[in-house]
Amino acid sequence: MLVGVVGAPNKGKSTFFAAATAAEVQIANYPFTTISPNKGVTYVRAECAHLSLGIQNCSRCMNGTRLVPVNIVDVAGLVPGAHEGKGLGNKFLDDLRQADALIQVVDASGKTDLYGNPAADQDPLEEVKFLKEEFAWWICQILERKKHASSKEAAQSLSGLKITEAMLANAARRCGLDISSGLPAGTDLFRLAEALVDERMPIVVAYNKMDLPGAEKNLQKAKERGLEAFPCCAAAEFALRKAAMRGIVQYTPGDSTFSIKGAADERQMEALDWIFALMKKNGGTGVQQIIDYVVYRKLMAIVVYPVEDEHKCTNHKGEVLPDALLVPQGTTARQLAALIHTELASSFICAIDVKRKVRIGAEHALRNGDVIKVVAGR
Ligand SMILES: Nc1nc2c(ncn2[C@@H]2O[C@H](COP(=O)(O)OP(=O)(O)OP(=O)(O)O)[C@@H](O)[C@H]2O)c(=O)[nH]1
Ligand SMILES: [Mg+2]
Repeated sequence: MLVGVVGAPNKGKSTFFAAATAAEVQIANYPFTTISPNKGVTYVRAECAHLSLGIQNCSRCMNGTRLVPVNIVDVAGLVPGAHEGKGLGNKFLDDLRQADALIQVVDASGKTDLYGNPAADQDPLEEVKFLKEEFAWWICQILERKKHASSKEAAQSLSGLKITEAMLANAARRCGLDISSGLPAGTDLFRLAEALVDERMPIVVAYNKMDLPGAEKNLQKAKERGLEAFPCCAAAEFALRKAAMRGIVQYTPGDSTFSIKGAADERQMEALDWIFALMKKNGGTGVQQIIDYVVYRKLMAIVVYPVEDEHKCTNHKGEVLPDALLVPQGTTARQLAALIHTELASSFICAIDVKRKVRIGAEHALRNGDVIKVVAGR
């Protein structure tokens, strides 16, 4: 599973990425700080399975909260006209080919324009509109070369973007277009491409820089327009995770607040004070909430725990609940076996649902929080 962090320049994409991964990346108050993509691993929160199993010695969770890994990539800023080569162009969108969902970071305060330069009152809704359009142009450029192709061939030309024939057919249906004898041209092709963006992947908007004046007003406006937008302060999350790593605060990503546990100097206390007030107002910094929302609600993922010993819930090293895996809803026991090891799938006999203490078959669909032992032949 891969989540892409996208948006216009200077909106806080790399700050969001750094907060989510604790990676050291370049962050600066000017456009196009990021040129090559930053790739990393972030986490979603899950209630650790040890709680419902009544096991005491789980070593992998934080007070019952399990952090389950997800890949994340932060790319260069995109500007209007990128498909015509403006800014850094849109070649770097190739880095998003494998993404399953996108988080678009916008400057909620409206103090940077679509090109990342200082602005008085930029409406983030314009950013949301142009980003989707640039993605649609990207798809259009590929489809234009396939004007007379069958829908199967057209879909094949988009397979590198993980776009299927079914997605193309759905998009055409939603636009009321008949593509059985070829693709449309002009505005109809663009409409089709826009619909394909919707089919292909969810885009959730992070209204970042909520600490700045004007942000609240813009967020309210977005909600009134029915946009799926979430308040966020990547800078606060970044500072908090750093403070947690240094032992100054007790904070699990996604908590609605934090507590002070170590010595902090005056400057640090001041920073923690404003973060505390901001979190109180918004119920957290928003970063983790957005990632969880994308993975669980938009990508409909579930968490499963493979184990080798169904009695102790351990692997062969004796580690309790060693792995927590994110898989799509509907994943079967055999598909889980294949994720662990291809040989496990081919020699699959049955699996054991450890929580319910029952055997399950290859085609049994797993549930969120399942602890599974795969039984395989030699
Ligand atoms: N006030 C405030 N500033 C923020 C926040 N998040 C990021 N910033 C600032 O916004 C500026 C741009 O941050 P980056 O993370 O480099 O932005 P980017 O979108 O990756 O920029 P490019 O790589 O140039 O496209 C920096 O000065 C950050 O410190 C936030 O939540 N609040
Ligand atoms: Mg950046």
